Amino acid sequence: MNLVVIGTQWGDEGKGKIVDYLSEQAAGIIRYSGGANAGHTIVHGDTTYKLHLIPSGVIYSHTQVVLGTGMVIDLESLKKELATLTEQGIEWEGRLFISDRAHIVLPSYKKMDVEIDKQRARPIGTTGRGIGVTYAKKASRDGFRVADLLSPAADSWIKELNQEDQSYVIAMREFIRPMVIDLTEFNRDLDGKKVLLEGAQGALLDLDTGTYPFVSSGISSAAGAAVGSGFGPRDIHGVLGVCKAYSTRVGNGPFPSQFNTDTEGELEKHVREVGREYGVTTGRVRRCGYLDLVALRYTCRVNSVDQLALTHLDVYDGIEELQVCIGYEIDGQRIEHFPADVAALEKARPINTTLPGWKESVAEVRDFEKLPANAKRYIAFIEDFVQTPVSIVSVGYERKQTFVRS
Ligand code: 2SA
Ligand code: GDP
Ligand code: MG
Repeated sequence: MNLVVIGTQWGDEGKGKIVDYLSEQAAGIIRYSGGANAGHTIVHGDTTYKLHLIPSGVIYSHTQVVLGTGMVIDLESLKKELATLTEQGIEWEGRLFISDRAHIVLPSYKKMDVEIDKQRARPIGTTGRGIGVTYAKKASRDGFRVADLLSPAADSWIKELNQEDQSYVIAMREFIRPMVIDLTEFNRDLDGKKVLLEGAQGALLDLDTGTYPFVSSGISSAAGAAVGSGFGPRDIHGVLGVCKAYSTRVGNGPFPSQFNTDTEGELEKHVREVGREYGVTTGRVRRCGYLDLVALRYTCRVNSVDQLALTHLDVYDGIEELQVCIGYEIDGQRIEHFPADVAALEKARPINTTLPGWKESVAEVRDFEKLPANAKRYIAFIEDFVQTPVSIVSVGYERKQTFVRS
């Protein structure tokens, strides 16, 4: 049983937390997209793990985890992340693997990423981790893969690199060698076991179906798992979409339901502080807004999401009235679909509906039926609008603050 887990918004929905939770029952976790731009947070007791490249299933000691084919890997960042895990008492040796078909991020690509974004008339607000440049090199067939680094013929391309890139790949080669695998062969051993295919960023940051050009460059949609995890499309058995009770976006680009700081400043501050809405990789402040159901319905459809995990419900505790976006007004026209045209999305004025909030704290709730009536009503409204059931609810950042709806 291979389950894809994706973010259904602009990333940071709590994928790391949900993948960690589901990993208790999983044999393997394969990250299939993105690179060290991602920041996946897992809180377990007093320890906070911040993962960038490593699959969120690594915290449980029984799992095998893989950095998949669809990833772009900054090897130095990987080395640091592994050292941090070791310091945190996580034993990863012998159960952490790297696909030989994954691409490598070179130091010069990170510099180019920063420079290119600075020169754009409208910067994307990239994380500066070399993601776009590495995927562009891959698409133009000028990239370097893990397999190329380990090949006996590696010297021929390494000597064409600048001094810094050369020293970097040579220094990293022996470090990664024991972890490198052929993922298609590896997956045969996982056959019949429970495997999680972990996405990065979110569906609206996907290169093809996101808010282009304000997107990342990996395939963060569910379809990316069919290439980036080494499994083919027929071997994907379900898609779980992780969704926040509200919306956030970090970096530039359209965000129709973003809070208006002048009139909704207090709510914005509450959500940002209680939800800890700061970039895990860059520390940037995340933009916050109401839940956009038009966008969510779109991402559920294009990603074949069959169940949702609703996170951050606790952040809305004590708010008297909650709004959700159910349409857009663009040039005086009411629109109920998610437009491709970014200029149209930028002009879009959200059409919101108001739902009653709940006073009680949901933090200790572990049974769907025990949620406050208005929290259940909020969830029912989402399910009805997007025609997708909410099967997991998260009511805090701790591992134990999660439950499956029975
Ligand atoms: P890039 O660096 O080329 O992938 O940037 C392109 C856009 O994608 C956004 N992006 C992200 N959005 C949300 N979360 C991400 N991970 C970090 C986190 C972000 C951080 O978990 O907080 O720390 O700032 C992530 N990675 C990329 C990015 O903001 C650009 O809009
Ligand atoms: P990811 O990129 O999707 O894995 O998400 P991030 O780790 O970037 O951001 C999610 C943040 O919300 C992290 O600080 C998590 O610890 C936290 N978080 C996850 N689920 C919940 C939840 O249900 N409630 C609260 N309050 N925080 C949560
Ligand atoms: Mg994140």
